[in-house]
Amino acid sequence: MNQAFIALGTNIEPRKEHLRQALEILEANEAVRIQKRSSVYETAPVGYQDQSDFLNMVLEIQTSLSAMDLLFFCQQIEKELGRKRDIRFGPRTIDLDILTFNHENSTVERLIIPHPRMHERAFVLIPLAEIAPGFIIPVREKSVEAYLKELPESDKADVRLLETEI
Ligand code: PH2
Ligand code: MG
Ligand code: MG
Repeated sequence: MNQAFIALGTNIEPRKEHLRQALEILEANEAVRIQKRSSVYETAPVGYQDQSDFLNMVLEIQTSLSAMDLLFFCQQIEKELGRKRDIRFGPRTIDLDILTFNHENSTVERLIIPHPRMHERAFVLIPLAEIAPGFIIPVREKSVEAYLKELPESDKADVRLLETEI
């Protein structure tokens, strides 16, 4: 069994419905078990700013899939929920990003593990700290909590708890 953290994001309505549907498809796959899920946060867009606020959450899963097969599965969910890829960092019905896979450090084609920007994004670190504060981010060898402490207060203020259950 492999352990992975996955970040979910959506900023096209119906946002909650997109999260729910993604969770449903993940749960229907026998090769994936959701171990923990964070609350849902409403977050200001990072990067490309001229777009609506996101809902973000993070999951811990156990899976028998390889990292590459997990990526394909995530992309399949994105497709099923009608994601169109046009603007980089732009609006999306659903985005599933693999944050970590076991304690691996690897780059295979377009999949970089751990996710190269996870440690600097409040919309990832805040939900991740809720379910795995002591988790040591591979390669960086520092905990989620430690990275969260280093983030500017203004970044953290852009991430607001919306719902504890989805
Ligand atoms: N995803 C991005 C770019 N910017 N901003 C927020 N708040 N949440 C996201 O999930 C997000 C983003 C690229 O995937
Ligand atoms: Mg992303
Ligand atoms: Mg993505």
